[in-house]
Amino acid sequence: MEISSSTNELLSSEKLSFDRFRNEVINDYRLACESRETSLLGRKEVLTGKAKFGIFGDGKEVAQVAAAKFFKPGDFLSGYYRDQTFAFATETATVEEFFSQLYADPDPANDPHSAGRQMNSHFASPFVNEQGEWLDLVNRKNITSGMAPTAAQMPRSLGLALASKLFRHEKTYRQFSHLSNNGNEVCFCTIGDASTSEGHFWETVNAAGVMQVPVAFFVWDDGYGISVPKKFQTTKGSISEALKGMQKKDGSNGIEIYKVKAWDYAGMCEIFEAGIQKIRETHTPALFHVEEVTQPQGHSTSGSHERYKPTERLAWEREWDGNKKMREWVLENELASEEELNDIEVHAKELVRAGKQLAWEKFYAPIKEQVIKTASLFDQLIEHGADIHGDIVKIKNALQANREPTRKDVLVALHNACEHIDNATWITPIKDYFNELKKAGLNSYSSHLYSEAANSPLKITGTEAHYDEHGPVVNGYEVLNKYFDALFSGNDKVVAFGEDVGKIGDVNQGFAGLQAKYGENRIFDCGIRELTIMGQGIGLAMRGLRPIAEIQYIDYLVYGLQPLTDDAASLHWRSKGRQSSPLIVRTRGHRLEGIWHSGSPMAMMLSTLRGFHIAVPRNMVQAVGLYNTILSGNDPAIVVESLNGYRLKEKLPSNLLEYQVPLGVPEIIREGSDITIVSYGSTLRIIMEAAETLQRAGISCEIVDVQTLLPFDIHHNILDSLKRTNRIVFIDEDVPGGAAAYMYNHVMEIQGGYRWLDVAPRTITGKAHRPSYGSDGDYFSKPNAEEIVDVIREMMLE
Ligand SMILES: Cc1ncc(C[n+]2csc(CCOP(=O)(O)OP(=O)(O)O)c2C)c(N)n1
Ligand SMILES: [Mg+2]
Repeated sequence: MEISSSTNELLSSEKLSFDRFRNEVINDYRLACESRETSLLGRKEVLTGKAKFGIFGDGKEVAQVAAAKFFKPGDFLSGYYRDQTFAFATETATVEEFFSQLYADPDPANDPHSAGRQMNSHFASPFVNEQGEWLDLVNRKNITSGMAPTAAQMPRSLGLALASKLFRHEKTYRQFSHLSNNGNEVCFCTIGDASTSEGHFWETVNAAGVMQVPVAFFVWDDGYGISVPKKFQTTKGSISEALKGMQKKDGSNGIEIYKVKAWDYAGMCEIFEAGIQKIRETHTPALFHVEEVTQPQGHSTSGSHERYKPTERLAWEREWDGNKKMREWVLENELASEEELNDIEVHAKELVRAGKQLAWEKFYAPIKEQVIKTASLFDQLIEHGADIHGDIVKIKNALQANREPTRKDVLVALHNACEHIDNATWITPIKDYFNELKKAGLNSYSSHLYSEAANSPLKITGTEAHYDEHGPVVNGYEVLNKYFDALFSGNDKVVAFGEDVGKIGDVNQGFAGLQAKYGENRIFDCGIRELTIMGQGIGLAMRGLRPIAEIQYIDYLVYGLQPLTDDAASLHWRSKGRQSSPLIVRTRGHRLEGIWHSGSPMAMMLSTLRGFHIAVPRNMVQAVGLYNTILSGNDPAIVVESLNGYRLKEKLPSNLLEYQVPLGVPEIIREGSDITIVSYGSTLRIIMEAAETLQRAGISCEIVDVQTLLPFDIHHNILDSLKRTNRIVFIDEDVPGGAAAYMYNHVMEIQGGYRWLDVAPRTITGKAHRPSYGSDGDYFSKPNAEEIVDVIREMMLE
C-alpha cells in the first residue's frame, strides 16, 4: 500500500508527540527515583551522626512530580517539609543543596535556601536582591520559605493568591509587570492530612472560597500525623468529605474539590492539569485530596513508624508505594523496558551519592581549615615552651582526634587553651583567631534579622513636619484620613484591608471615604479572621505590594500572632535576606474600656516580633511620620495607634508624605531637671498631667517619648537625660515586668545607666490582672496621675 506524504507527516508528528510524552514520563520517574534516594541517604546521614535531624518526602514523590508539571513560571509554592520532590522537579532546589541544608551548611553558596539556618526541606527561592528590590518573579518559579509549625503555610497562601486577583483586576497594579502577568499565577499550597485539623486550614479555605482567589490546596493524605491516625483528626476520616459544603456550585462561590490516588500517576496528571488550568483562568480555588499516600521511612529520623502502624498497614504501604506503582504502570504501557528503568534507578543512586558527597566536602572544608590553623597555633605555643603542664597538647590532640569536628569544637578548643596560659603575648594570636571565628559565626547565624539594604528604614534620619501658618487643626482621626488619602494617591503599591476597613473606613474613620475614591481592590473589608488577615498581608507583601493589614484592637493581636511571629518576623533572617515581607500591621490600643478593649500587651510583641519594628506613636501626626519611615524600606512593622487619640485636636502638617520620624530616636516632649520619665503612647498624657502637679510642688520632670520600642533608643538619648537628672522612672500600661522592664533593662544594662543614679530606678505599670471595666476599673488597673505623683515625690525624698 502506498502511504501519502500527509499521512506520513501525521504519523511522524504522532510519533513525535508520543516520544515527547514518553520522555516526560521517564523524566518524571527519574525525578521520583532521585528524590527517593535522597530520602534514603538523608536518613542514613542523620543516623550516622553527620546531620542532626531529617524529615523527608518519601512516599510523596509521584504525586509531587505530577503536580509540579503544572507549576509554571510566576507560580508560588507555600508548602511544608515534605516537598523536596516538588523542589527538585521545579528546579528550585538541587540534591546537593538539599544535603547542604541537611548538614546545616552556613555558606549561602551551598545552602542558598536558608544558609544553614533551617532544617532540611525548608526551601526558599530568591524574591529580593541585595538592594532590597523585587526581582522579576514572573519568569521564575517561586517557593516561599518553609516553616515547621503545622499549617503555618496556610495563612500566607491566601495573600499569595489574592495578589494574583488584585494584579488582574486593579489597573493601578498593571504597571508592575515583573510581579505579575495579568494575575495568571497560581499559589500551590501543600499540607499533610493531619495538619488540616488546625484552625489555620479551615480559616484559610473558607476565606479562599469567599474571596475566589487562585490557590490550589494539595492535601498529602498518608493517614497519619506522626502517630495519630486520621480517625482522631478529621470528621468522617476524610478531608474532602468534611469539606463538601464548600463545594462551588453554579452561581455560588466556594472551592472545587478533587480526589486522586497518590500511586496513580496518569490519573493525577489528568486531574491536576485540568484543575490547575481552571484555577488559573477563573481564580476559583481548588482542593486536591491526594489519598493513599505512603511514608516508607516513617515520619522523621526521630522515631520509627513500626511503633504505631499496624503490620497490615505497613504491608499495604509497601505494596502501594507510588514509585513502585509508577514503575509497574510504565512497564505495562511499554513506555520503557525493565533495563531502562534499572538504569535510571542505578543512575539516581549515583547522582544522589555524588551530590551528597560534594555537599559534605563543601560543608567540611572550612572547618577542616580551622582545625589545621588552630593546631598550628597550638604548635607554636608548644614550641615556645608555653605548655608548661601539657594542657595545650591535650586540647590539640582531642581536636585532631575528633572525626567530625564542628565550628563550636574549634572555638571551645581555642577558648580552653586561653584558660591555660597566662602570658599575654602568647595568648594574643589564639585570642585573635577566636575573635575572628566568633565574628564570622555571628555573621553566619545572626545577620539579616532586618533588611541590610541601602533603603533600610533604620538609615532614615527624619524629616521635620511642616505646618502652614494658617494650617487647620483637626481631630486625630482626620490627620490619618488625610494622610491615607495622600498615601493612596502617591504610592501605587499600597493596599489596606481588615475588619470594617472598607465600607466604613475603619472603626475610627482613618479610611473613611477612601474605598469610594480608590476602589475595592485597594481598600476593602475582610471577614472576622485575624489569623488569615495577617497571612493575607504577609503573602501580598512577599509578592511586592505594600499591605496595611488591620487588627481592629490590639487585644485581638493574639489571634493573628502566629503568622507574624513564625513567618513575617523570621522570614528575612531565615532566608538570609532572600525573601522579605514588608507588611504593616495597623492596630490601636492601650486605653478604652474593659478587658478586651484596653489591653497593652507590649511585652508579648517584644518577645515574639523581633524582626519587626514596633512603633508606639503618642498622637496621629507622629503616627504619620512613622508610617512614612516604615514604608521607605522592606522590614515588617506594627504601628499601635492610641485609642484615645482619635478625637484629640492636632495641627495638620503640610508635608504629609515627606514627613518622617526616625526609628529608635526618642523625643523629649517636656524638658526638666529633677527626674527622667520614660514612656510612650497614650500613657504620656497621664504623665503630662502628673508633671504639671509636680511642677507646682517644685519638681521638674523631663518626659521622654521613646516613639518606637523596636528599635529602642539607638543613640542612647535617654542616658543623656539621666546624666542630667540622675533619677529615672519607666511608665507604661503593660503588666509588671513587661515593656517597662524592657526599657529599664535597655537603659540600665545596655546604656550603663546605673552609673548615673542617685536613687533606685522604678517602673510604674498596669496591674498584673486584665483591665477592669468602667472608669474606676480603669483607674485602679492602669497607672494614674496620682500614683505617678506619689512615686516621684518619694523618689525625690530618697
Ligand atoms: C503547631 C505544631 N504542632 C505540632 C508539631 C509537631 N509535628 C510535626 S509534624 C506533625 C504531624 C503532621 O502530620 P501531617 O500534617 O499529616 O503531615 P505528614 O508529616 O504526615 O506529611 C506534628 C504533630 C508542629 N510541627 N507544629
Ligand atoms: Mg500525614
